[in-house]
Amino acid sequence: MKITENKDLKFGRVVLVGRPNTGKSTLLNAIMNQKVAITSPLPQTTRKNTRVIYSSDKGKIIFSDTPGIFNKVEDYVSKKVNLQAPKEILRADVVVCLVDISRPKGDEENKVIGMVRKSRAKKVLVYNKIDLAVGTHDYLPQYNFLEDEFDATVSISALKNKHVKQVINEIFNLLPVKPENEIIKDIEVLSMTNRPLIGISSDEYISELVREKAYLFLRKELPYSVNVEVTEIKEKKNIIVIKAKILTTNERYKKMIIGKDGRRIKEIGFNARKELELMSGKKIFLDLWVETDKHWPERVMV
Ligand SMILES: Nc1nc2c(ncn2[C@@H]2O[C@H](COP(=O)(O)OP(=O)(O)OP(=O)(O)O)[C@@H](O)[C@H]2O)c(=O)[nH]1
Ligand SMILES: [Mg+2]
Repeated sequence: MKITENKDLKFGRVVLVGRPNTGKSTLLNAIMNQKVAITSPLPQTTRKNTRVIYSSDKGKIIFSDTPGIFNKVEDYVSKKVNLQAPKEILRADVVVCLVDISRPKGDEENKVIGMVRKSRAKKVLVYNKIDLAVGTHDYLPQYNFLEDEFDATVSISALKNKHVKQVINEIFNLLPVKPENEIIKDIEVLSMTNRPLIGISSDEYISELVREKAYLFLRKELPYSVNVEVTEIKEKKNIIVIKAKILTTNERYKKMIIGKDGRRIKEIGFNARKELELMSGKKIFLDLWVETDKHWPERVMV
């Protein structure tokens, strides 16, 4: 990709942070106008930092979606997940901090704010889910005091795509004018490597999509124990054959994922297949099975 020499263009790194479930991935999808990150009502939907490039006539931004920050973490996966966001905050030019105004402020917000406070980046506070909570049904008074610490505040609905453009405008206003060579290099590398990440040929994207559908049908305690691995993608003339396994740490969970007469795994597979077919415009054969593997967290979450 050729980066133009136009000196009015702005370049930078922007990180989305917040506690789990505030809508960071939903906002990234709205910004990008396509699904680049999976979303779900369960915490820890995002497990690793996901970087994508946003381009407009104003410039280019490397957006980084981070996993939600937990206050107390005990299990191995959550501990690893909690280390992801701070790494990205360190490198960011602008930190976008999301809060969910439909829920009261919790200790997790304090932890997030503590991290954001340490950063020298410019800061945007985003009140999300205004479609759920306006006027008497919101917890805005619990968050308002934060505004003094931020360079800009925007109220949005990421899900309904309300005022998302305003977030982008505020980010561009706050980004430094001068492009840094290092960022341009990162953008070039990312633009070469991340295209498959959001395409049908990507193991990673398919695994994430199946994990999203699994979360749709699972209970709260399960996400921490589940991972998806694609073992085969074969593109034939009229059909793409995909084999993937859902790994879980416990026999009991395995039974829950399979469900009575295999109903749950079928539902997961059906929903994942439908979305993959929509994306690819091709017929998909998706072969899913469930395996117990106590050690996937140590392999995957390094
Ligand atoms: N009503 C409403 N729901 C939203 C909005 N934004 C996100 N959601 C929902 O909130 C839930 C969590 O959204 P995610 O985007 O997965 O949240 P996240 O912050 O990325 O969560 P983690 O990856 O677990 O940290 C999903 O069910 C979304 O559909 C919004 O503006 N309004
Ligand atoms: Mg997320």
